[in-house]
Amino acid sequence: MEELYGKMAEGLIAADVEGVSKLVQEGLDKNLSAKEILDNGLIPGMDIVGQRMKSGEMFIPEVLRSAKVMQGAIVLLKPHLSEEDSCGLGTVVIGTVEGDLHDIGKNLVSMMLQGSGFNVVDLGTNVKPQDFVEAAKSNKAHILGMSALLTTTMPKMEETVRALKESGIRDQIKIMAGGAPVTQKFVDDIEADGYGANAASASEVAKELII
Ligand code: B1M
Repeated sequence: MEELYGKMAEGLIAADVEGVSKLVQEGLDKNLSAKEILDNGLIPGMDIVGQRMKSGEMFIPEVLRSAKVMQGAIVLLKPHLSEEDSCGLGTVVIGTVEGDLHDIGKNLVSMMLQGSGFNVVDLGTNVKPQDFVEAAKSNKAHILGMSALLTTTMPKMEETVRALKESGIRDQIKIMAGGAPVTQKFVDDIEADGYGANAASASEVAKELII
């Protein structure tokens, strides 16, 4: 099986949509579980993509193509992921804050979280603090994730933390924030719980937050 998993990872890095779909189907036909395929083939591939992005060996358009292949593979695997596998780690409500329309990084983070076993409720972009609160409540979220790419929209993160406090659910949820202008210091200052510098570290931080 190692060879099949290796090919899946290579196909993901090369953004080979058809190749990866075929390999995932081959794995399912060989009775591999969706979780095994994710854990041993696709996620290690996505980890390499994340590392190459960090070191400047891969650029955003290539990363997005790989992310799209990952998303396609997840669609194929979704019917085979048991309730326990896909939601095992908990629910994350995620969105880009009010006034901000950047969603490429947030979508990558969503996919990585999904790939890691979280149930992800993606609210999209331009999400008002109150809408984050309502979605966190109605989905009984374990983690609330906010993304911001503009220095002008970062204050919306603090407003959202305040809205969560005012709603009385702050103590029941972990708050994560990220995006190019966001720093660990900013996250500490607004009294959020976790900072993700990139999609790969975001899923690591999310796992740490719920342990
Ligand atoms: Co805009 N934009 N943009 N933009 N844009 C930036 C952010 C900017 C830095 C460009 C620049 O001037 N150098 C600048 C912001 C300056 C600032 O505030 N300091 C800027 C500006 C000014 C603007 C407009 C105001 C331009 C204008 O209209 N005059 C406007 C604002 C619109 C709005 O939002 N209201 C605008 C518009 C746009 C487009 C629509 C054209 C497009 C967005 C398309 C889309 O997202 N669908 C766009 C783009 C593409 C960019 C740049 C070029 C690329 C952003 C991106 O996708 N990066 C950006 C310059 C740059 O960053 N180099 C820029 C790739 C992505 C994978 O990285 O989003 O950082 P990133 O996500 C990473 C991490 O940050 C982290 O993980 C991700 C994956 O590794 N992460 C999280 C993100 N969210 C996280 C959440 C987490 C954890 C980690 O936990 C929950």
